[in-house]
Amino acid sequence: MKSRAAIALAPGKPLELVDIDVEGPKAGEVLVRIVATSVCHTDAYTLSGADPEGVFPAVLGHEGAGIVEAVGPGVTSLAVGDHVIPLYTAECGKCKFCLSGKTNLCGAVRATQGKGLMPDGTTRFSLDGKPLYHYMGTSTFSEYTVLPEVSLARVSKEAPLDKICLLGCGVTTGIGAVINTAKVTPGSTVAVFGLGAIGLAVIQGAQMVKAARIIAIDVNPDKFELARQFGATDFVNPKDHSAPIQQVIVDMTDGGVDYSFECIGNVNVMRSALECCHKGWGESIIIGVAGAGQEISTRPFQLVTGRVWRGSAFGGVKGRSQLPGYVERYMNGEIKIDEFITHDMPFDQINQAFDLLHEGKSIRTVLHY
Ligand code: NAD
Ligand code: AHE
Ligand code: ZN
Repeated sequence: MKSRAAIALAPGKPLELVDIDVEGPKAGEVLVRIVATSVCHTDAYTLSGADPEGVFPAVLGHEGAGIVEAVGPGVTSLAVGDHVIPLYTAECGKCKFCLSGKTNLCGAVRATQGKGLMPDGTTRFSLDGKPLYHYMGTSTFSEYTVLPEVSLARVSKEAPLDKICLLGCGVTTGIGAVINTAKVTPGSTVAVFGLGAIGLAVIQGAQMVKAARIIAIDVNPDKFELARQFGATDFVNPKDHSAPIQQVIVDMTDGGVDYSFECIGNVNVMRSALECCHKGWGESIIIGVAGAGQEISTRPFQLVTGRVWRGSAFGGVKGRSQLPGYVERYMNGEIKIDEFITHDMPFDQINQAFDLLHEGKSIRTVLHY
């Protein structure tokens, strides 16, 4: 079938809007009509060419929601008409990772996913007879996309797809990192570096678990008002200080914070985020994604004296079993999503959505097919 899509032909180039060919689902696969998708910084990161797993030409996009259009042989858990959120972190429920009880990472499809391929090693997308690669197992920048069954969470049909698409990455990642990865305790002091959708969702999560003090840090002061609305109590622009930002935070907090979150993808800020943690117990969570060849560093003494470095993927959330609950909590008013959506546009304006993100003018732009 034909499908409207925005394809990444080469690193650093705007997406091309074209009608691509999409093959039907094979065994264990599902064809989904994406109703709405947003643009996450990770899409921009891969498009920039900095992603070691970035392959071109590809159909990017991983923050979407849609409706099952067809199922391949052997698919038992989903049916035509089901409402779904694509998962870049699958949940097969059977692999070593899924059975460990220690992680939300899943081994079922990750190897082929990282090569831009379906689990059988082929692609369902093509243009003029030439194959196009998949992306993160989701490829939501095509109206019709094919995913493994294990990469789809079935959610309530009552929920608006053009809002809950943000649970496919940004909102879930931030809230989950607070609850599942850091396990922030009530009364804690929290520092959040970077106030895009991820950082704001961390702030929302910190408020949900009753953190006492939430310090919002960004070089773009336009982000502070929304951070305040999500629950931040203190605001710091590193550009206003000559001292290293970790020293500024340590001085503000009687020796450092209980938890910090890096939501930018900058390895220097990752170091600051660790070093602003309190001696003896402070924990820093890396959420931001850094480019190929980048490495983190600190004095080992920082760890010897009790600070902890962790990372978080999709907020530690197991998509198929836990994402439907996030949708319910949104519907009950316990989780805010609408407030992240600064722009709504037709899908064909997708390159404008990337521009707004780069210019720091949007949090999330929802694109409608
Ligand atoms: P974004 O571009 O919307 O937000 C980043 C924010 O960081 C911006 O507000 C920007 O002004 C700020 N910033 C940039 N440099 C800074 C600095 N030196 N000091 C302070 N603030 C600075 O991006 P986003 O969509 O919120 O994504 C944030 C990061 O999280 C990206 O690296 C993305 O790839 C990553 N991410 C990771 C996961 C995961 O599961 N680990 C999930 C989603 C996104
Ligand atoms: N291909 C990238 C991986 C980047 C990365 O860390 N991705 C995050 C999700 S970002 C969503 O916006 C993640 O969940 N990673 C775990 C995984 O299995 O990919 C690179 O840098 O190599
Ligand atoms: Zn993302």
